[in-house]
Amino acid sequence: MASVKDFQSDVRPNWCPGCGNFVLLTALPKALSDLGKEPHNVATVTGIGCSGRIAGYLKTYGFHSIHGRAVPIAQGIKLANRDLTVIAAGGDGDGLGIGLNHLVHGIRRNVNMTYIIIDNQVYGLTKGQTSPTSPLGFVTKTSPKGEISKPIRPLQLALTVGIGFLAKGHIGNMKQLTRLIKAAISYNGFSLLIVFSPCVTYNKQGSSQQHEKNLYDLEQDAHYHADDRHQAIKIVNQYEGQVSGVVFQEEAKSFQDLLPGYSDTPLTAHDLTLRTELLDRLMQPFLKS
Ligand SMILES: Cc1ncc(C[n+]2csc(CCOP(=O)(O)OP(=O)(O)O)c2C)c(N)n1
Ligand code: SF4
Repeated sequence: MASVKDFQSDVRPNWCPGCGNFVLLTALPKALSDLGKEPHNVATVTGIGCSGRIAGYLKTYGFHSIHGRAVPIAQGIKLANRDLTVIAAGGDGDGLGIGLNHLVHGIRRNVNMTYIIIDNQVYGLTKGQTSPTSPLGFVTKTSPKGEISKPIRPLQLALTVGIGFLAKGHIGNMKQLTRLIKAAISYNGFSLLIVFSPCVTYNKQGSSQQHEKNLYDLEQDAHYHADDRHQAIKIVNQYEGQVSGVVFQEEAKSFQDLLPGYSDTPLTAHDLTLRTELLDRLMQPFLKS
């Protein structure tokens, strides 16, 4: 069975000391190892950002793609090779700014994959501009007098768009984070995990300890039923998104379950060589005068 180390590459991360991304770099391999996955059966796709670099630090198939586009690329990989466990990851700027439309359509399409958004409330890689989740009043180089636009609320957004699996983790609780990653990967459909991970260099205002103190742990609430979307929306609103645990989970058919012909021969089993005759045949209808 593959160990945690088997999932970590030899490349040394260039993240700042104390960055929460290091926690994910341990929790994700631990979750994969616990689930009995093998590195050659996992593909990690990331966008651009400090968090996006994780694809290079994991020893799985990896694609450090382009800003905001991890989800559609991951969907394509999963549909082409159903044997892979496919994980997309990236920052709040990546997934809730430039890539927001892909998140919404990813939820709607419900391909069996996991998307991890590492929310540090700031653009880390480009040196500390406000991001879509920066709180009101947040002071950065691009908002010297404090942010005046309202932050995106990813949990509320995902719940109202119709997400099938939604969880919220925090880098301060690695055990829970590992459990949540395992639950997200095991879900049959599009699973979204938001991980709060304040940037120790550019986000001094949303400190980890302060966030952890205010967190409402859904796992400790015996009356919380994660299969009740209305209750999920209510509690997320009540605690302004500062919750941890599985927020919502429902059993539903995934895109693959509903795709006609998908259960037949997998795409990877076909001869996909593009031959001249095939290209000519495909082009024929467009060449008729
Ligand atoms: C199309 C495009 N626009 C802008 C950039 C510049 N850029 C790179 S990373 C980034 C934001 C990173 O923030 P986030 O996604 O929150 O990740 P973090 O670095 O905080 O982990 C931006 C704007 C880019 N690479 N490509
Ligand atoms: S700038 Fe922030 S997010 Fe990027 S590596 Fe440093 S601490 Fe992490």
